[in-house]
Amino acid sequence: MKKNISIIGVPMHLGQPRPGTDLGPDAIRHAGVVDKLKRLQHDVEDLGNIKIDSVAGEEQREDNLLNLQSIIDASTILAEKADDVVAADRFPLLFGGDHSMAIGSLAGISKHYENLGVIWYDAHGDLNDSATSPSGNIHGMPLAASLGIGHQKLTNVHGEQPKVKPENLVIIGARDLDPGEKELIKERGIKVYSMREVDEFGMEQVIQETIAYLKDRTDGIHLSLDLDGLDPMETPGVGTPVEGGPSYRETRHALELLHDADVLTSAEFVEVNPLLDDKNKTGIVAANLISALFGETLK
Ligand code: NNH
Ligand code: MN
Ligand code: MN
Ligand code: MN
Repeated sequence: MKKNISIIGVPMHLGQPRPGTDLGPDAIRHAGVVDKLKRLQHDVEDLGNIKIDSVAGEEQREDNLLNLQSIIDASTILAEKADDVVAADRFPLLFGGDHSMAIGSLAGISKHYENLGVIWYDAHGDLNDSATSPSGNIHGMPLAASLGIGHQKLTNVHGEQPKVKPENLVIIGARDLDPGEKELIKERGIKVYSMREVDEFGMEQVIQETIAYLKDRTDGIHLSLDLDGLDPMETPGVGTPVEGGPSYRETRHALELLHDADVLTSAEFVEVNPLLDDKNKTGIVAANLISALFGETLK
């Protein structure tokens, strides 16, 4: 199926303390992703990078939240942009940028769906709020914020309603959940395929079950793929690597299956940090995964 794809670069770095994720979107572009998508016959427009500003002098924490106001400002701009892309009947494809950007992308995209499904491919749950966060880094909170949990400024971006319902969410690849996140998962009945389950069932079954689970209950599905979801042996350019993750091949297969099922309506690839990378390995993996998601087969 040919898609009309609009790329939005999100050079977000404010959600965590390590410099370099602001260079992530261009690292993915330099891996040739736009040409690859065009060769697959899609209609592709690259809207460039949104501008991320720091509120003057903001380095301080507000309620254990690093760069809160700057992130709200950037998220609001991103939400508008993503909203406009969906309104124009195009497929939003976002390049990050740290994962706090998902607050804005989900806020904008979810405007158009009654029941937006979300596949969160990540070593982490990103389900913290200021009370449960061990770091105060907002990139560990976007999923909670999208469920309506956390600081009001974070939950109210682009509308006060929760952006995602807990039953419309599937987390895949988790292997570093914080205690408060585990409690929330239990309390809300969130579906999680941790690495334990990925190892036990295999990626093929995990993805087929995820598709079957989300297909009936949702009217659109967003993929949020954190590159630290993969094993850091192949994707070293991430700020919080966790060993014991799925390989590039397993992840690629997951995205091929998602392509074949043709269920996704938006996607983002986040946490690429070229300053921590080795010869843009992580940017190249991101570009290859994106190609797989849009129909490239290796043969
Ligand atoms: N759970 C930790 C925190 O909240 C780490 C989050 N880091 C991520 N999430 N990269 O994907 O600070
Ligand atoms: Mn709008
Ligand atoms: Mn994440
Ligand atoms: Mn992560």
